[in-house]
Amino acid sequence: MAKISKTLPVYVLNGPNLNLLGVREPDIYGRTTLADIEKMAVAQAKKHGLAVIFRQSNHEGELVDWLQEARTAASGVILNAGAYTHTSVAIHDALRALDKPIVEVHLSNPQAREDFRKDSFVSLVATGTIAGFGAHGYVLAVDAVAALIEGSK
Ligand code: CA2
Repeated sequence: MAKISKTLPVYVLNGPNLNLLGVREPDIYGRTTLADIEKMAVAQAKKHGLAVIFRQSNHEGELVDWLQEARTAASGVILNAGAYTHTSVAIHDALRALDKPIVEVHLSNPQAREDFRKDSFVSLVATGTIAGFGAHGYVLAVDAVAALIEGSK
């Protein structure tokens, strides 16, 4: 991996339906909203001297556009691709083109759920995956991406 500038922000990208966090299905996904998670990620990143760009989209192509943007504009990517995790070759290909640390994050543990959640097109190209720790997983993901950026120097 090439040297990575810490002056570039970490992109934290979120896929479909994650805008509903804290509003629906609290038994599976908890009561923390995506806005709460953004605050947690920004605060944790600040401890590492990193800035965060935090976004959510319900559209596969928009996520692909942001991953392409991250090739030059980000120091690393944290991605919860939501259901696209299990379906999107386009997101997989965009991640393959990204020579930066990639941390896959999931609120739930997809391995402990339905069979169709057990395959991940993201895991195949991610540096690592954090799953099953709820909103705190994003804090762990920030620590992981910071360590990877630091280690690339
Ligand atoms: O556990 C995760 O973070 C997931 O990425 C969440 C996705 C799911 O398809 C993945 O298998 C695992 C679903 C996100 C939907 O979020 C909602 C939040 C509240 C209410 C309804 C959906």
